[in-house]
Amino acid sequence: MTNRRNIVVLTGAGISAESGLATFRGPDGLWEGHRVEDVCTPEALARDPVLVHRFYDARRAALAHVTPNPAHAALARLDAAWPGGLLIVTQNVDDLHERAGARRMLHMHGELLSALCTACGRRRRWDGPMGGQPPCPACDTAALRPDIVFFGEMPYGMARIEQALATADLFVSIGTSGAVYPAAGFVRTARMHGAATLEINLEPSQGSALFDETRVGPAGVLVPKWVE
Ligand code: BV8
Repeated sequence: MTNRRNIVVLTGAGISAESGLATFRGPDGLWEGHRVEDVCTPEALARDPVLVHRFYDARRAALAHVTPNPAHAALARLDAAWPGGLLIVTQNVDDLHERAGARRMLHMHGELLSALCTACGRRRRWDGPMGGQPPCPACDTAALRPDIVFFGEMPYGMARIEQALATADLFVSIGTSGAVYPAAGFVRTARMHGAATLEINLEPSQGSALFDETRVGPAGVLVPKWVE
């Protein structure tokens, strides 16, 4: 463990892989033959809402059958014990960080278990399907969409993330391919502000050259070792 005061941790699909949730760009990275870029856009939702809702309904339903793995548990222990600043920024839309006990965290790409009403703008916890166009409990219109940041949409929490990166002494990236922006650019911002940078990933990522150190292996093994 390090004596650095302020830590920012970025996580991606790889931290949930050992819990049984598929990643996006690995060998199993296609869903029903679709790339995530094809089903995760406002245009796709407008063009083929049945397909997009099927994609998210299936992933929302899968959450009931998976549990946090040792990597999620280790980050929750860090969160509970770390006296300095900590922000866990996840690109993931599953709830495994929360279920492991993490508190100082945010979902920059939204959450499967949240519904956004495009008519009244309200968000609410939603753990069932949306494919049948259920009415919004607030405004009774059939205008619910997954509360997910699609490609071309502004990620959540960017001001909070940028503030955390500006004061970070250590930036740790876990289980992400570095394929999607702005998340893939966070390591550059952290370095610019003088943070040390560490990558933990099953294989070198697109951004590995930007990290002071890359540890290659499964998050479930390497993250508990790093936290202890
Ligand atoms: C925006 C939704 C602007 C939820 C997602 C050209 C160049 C550069 C950028 C762009 C460009 N064209 C367009 C852009 C911008 C675009 C983008 O980056 N596109 C990419 C494809 C080039 N970005 C956007 O559109 C973003 N918005 O820019 O807005 C804006 C500005 C002002 C006003 C309005 C708008 C929005 C991006 C968010 C899109 N939503 N998902 C969902 O469905 O899940 S992105 C999607 O990819 C997921 O969220 C996922 O989290 C994310 C990143 O993927 P990873 O998490 O890294 O997963 P991946 O499978 O890729 O990698 C897993 C890694 O884990 C691998 O490296 C693997 O080796 C490793 N691994 C596997 N097992 C393990 C492991 N590691 C450890 N242990 C293991 N066991």
